[in-house]
Amino acid sequence: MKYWGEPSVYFIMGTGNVGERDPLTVLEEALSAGISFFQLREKGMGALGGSALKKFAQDCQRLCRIHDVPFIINDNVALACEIDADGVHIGQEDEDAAAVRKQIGPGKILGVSVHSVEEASAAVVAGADYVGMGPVFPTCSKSDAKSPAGVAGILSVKSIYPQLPIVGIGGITPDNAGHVWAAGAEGVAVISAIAQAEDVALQVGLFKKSYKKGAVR
Ligand code: TZP
Ligand code: MG
Repeated sequence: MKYWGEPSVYFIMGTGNVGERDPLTVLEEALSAGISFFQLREKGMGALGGSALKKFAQDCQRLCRIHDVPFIINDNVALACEIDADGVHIGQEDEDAAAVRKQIGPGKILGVSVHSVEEASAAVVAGADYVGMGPVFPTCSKSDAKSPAGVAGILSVKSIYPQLPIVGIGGITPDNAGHVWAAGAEGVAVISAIAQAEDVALQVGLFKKSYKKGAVR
């Protein structure tokens, strides 16, 4: 499994993000079209819990394994450890990143959401493998999202930590992804533009193409 070999389309999804569609079908289509990461982010009204969440997570994990794509779980460190997920993604309000690194061990992927150089520094010290920065653009997919910050944060963190992989997140579409690539991000993290796409495979393809169009590195 290689993580950052090429510009990454990092798909994030929970059962609440796909409308009437079957989430596993959406995931299968996105994997077949070439996403580089998948994060299970199960939130909001009607979110699965307990054994139903565990089963859904394992179904997602099985699909990711077939496609050799890292399977990351948002927030739920205990579930990630229980089912041996490839990694965990946490925010600033979640468990302390160094404590999470300790729980998951050195071989797993740890992603941390950050909004400043200071938070990025702390994430690096805690052992983060990558940081997520956003929202870059306005988003409806996170109820407590901060105000859109554009790519300024990505630029400043990149200038200090050029080797640290950054994924931009928030309102990213194939049309605006070029700004995120041009700021130096290794990946675009996307919920709605893929989860709600009429043609998931086509949309993933457009995201991949957006790199070649938008990257001015
Ligand atoms: N964190 C910052 S913005 C966001 C998260 C989880 C939501 C991104 O979703 P979308 O639909 O790609 O804007
Ligand atoms: Mg969180």
